[in-house]
Amino acid sequence: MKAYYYDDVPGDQRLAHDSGEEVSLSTLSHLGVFYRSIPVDAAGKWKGDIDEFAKERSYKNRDQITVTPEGLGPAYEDKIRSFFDEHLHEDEEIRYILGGSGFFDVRGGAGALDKKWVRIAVEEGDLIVIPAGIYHRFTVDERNTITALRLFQDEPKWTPYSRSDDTTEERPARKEYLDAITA
Ligand code: KMT
Ligand code: NI
Repeated sequence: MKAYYYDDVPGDQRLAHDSGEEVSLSTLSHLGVFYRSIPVDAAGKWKGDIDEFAKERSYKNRDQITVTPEGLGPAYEDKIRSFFDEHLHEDEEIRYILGGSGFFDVRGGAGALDKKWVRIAVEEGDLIVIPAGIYHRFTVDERNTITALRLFQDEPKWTPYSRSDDTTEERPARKEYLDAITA
């Protein structure tokens, strides 16, 4: 995992867009983003670690997703674009990367942290929790492949609320998020 400010230069979303300005773990934590590394080992110790983590945080369900042109067929480019639309959820977005790599971009904290995108480059062994109510988007990188475990508290609540819809700011999760990070 490496986090940095997005450069906002026009171009393919899959490019690194690295401004060169790094973002620390403490800034991520200030935004409410949780990060932990659990190496994907051949012996499968990671499975027990993930089970334990899920138990600690009461994540009851999970599934696995692979994002590749082969897996998604002709819909691939559209799907990739839709993941990249700025949105929030009413629940946490929990991802453990089993293979491949990609970028989670987050913003929506107070002040400057709502103006600048923080790009979080994730790869195998990265566990990331994006809090409910933060604005974010996802893209694969130039390798065009990522496999991730998706964990959920209860039933998967997938609904993305797009920031282009001007009622998003009024959602309960948004208000709770802002209260939590400014408390
Ligand atoms: C999401 O919610 O954007 C995704 O699940 C993307 C693939 S998970 C790395
Ligand atoms: Ni999302």
